[in-house]
Amino acid sequence: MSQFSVAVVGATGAVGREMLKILWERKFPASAVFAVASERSAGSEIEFGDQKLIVENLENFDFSKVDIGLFSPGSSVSKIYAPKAASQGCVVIDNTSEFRQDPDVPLIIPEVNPATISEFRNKNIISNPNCSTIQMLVALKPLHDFSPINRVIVSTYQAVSGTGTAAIDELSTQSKQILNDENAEAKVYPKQIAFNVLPHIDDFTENGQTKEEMKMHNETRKIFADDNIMVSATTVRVPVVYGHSEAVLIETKSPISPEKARELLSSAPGVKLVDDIGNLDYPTAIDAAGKDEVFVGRIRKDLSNPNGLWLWIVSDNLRKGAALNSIQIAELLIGQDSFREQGN
Ligand code: NAP
Ligand code: 3JN
Repeated sequence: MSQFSVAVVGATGAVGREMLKILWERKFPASAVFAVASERSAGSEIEFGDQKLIVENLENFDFSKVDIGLFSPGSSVSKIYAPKAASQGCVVIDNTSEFRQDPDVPLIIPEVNPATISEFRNKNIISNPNCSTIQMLVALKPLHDFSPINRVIVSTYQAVSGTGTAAIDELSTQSKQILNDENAEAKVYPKQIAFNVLPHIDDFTENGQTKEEMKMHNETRKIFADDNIMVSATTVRVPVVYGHSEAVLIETKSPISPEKARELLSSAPGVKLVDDIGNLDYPTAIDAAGKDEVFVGRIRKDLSNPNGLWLWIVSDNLRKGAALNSIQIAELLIGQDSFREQGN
């Protein structure tokens, strides 16, 4: 079997560490793995399975020796270094929002639109969608195929790990401070996150939506290749460490009964149905943390609309929402003749 050289850019971050873990777990056919980050952590050691990698500085890293770059260093850094790596022959799978709306860059969820991988040579860059979009569309795809979805109304309940390692530390520190009757200091978020709920993820835009809400709207349209689908999101940060949850209301062209939805979802790729209210069984963030699947439960009719259906969708935001989805894209990529034939 062919082997490929892989660089993880942003390797010391919450997403990058998960990427290293998953590359190892899935035995990705890697001839070499490079850990790359900023000059702040260059020279430090990071674990890769039973090995230790020395972190290298992105500023002077040579991408001509790399086949696949798994990028998560933030959008302003990807903006500069992803095209640079791509011009050196490395195919970049970028986890940031920087290229997601570029018409020449495929935006891929392997269970949903795998065929768009054929466009990877346009720029040698592939985008990984936002975590909230990924888990929602993995669950909605089989329903959309059965009866097209016209409209989605979603409220998210997003874990702090979506903001990175500093936010995980902030939730832990504030929780201890409050339980010790001390003042909780907010640094990463504008308000206290411990024992609180913040209706605010990423910056606000001119239309009153946050960027995270606009990502769910725009990315759904691109991935479903449907510019008519309406997505209205409220994205909310909750004091959970791992696992995003979503309450999703869909309106379909013709009605889908809860029974039919359960039948479709029970055999859908990447989905695990957990919907047994008789036994108080429904998915939670704690159940999803560390797992690969998108969990779906609480499927029920919308009482306000005969074509409406409610779902509760939960997944590990750092795995399927980021690192795992990127590595599944890499697995699709290495299956492409046009990737292997051009010297990769
Ligand atoms: P994080 O824990 O704060 O880690 C940031 C990583 O980026 C660290 O490895 C950091 O390296 C590196 N970095 C920062 N500035 C850099 C620079 N100038 N040059 C090279 N490396 C640099 O954040 P995270 O949670 O891993 O998220 C990182 C990015 O991934 C986010 O900004 C976002 O764009 C993307 N992301 C996507 C999703 C998704 O929904 N698919 C989810 C979460 C995150 P040092 O250790 O050297 O500082
Ligand atoms: O907040 C979350 O739960 C997910 C965060 C994603 C994120 C965080 C900072 C910058 C992104 C993203 O992937 O959309 C970005 C970004 O690249 O814009």
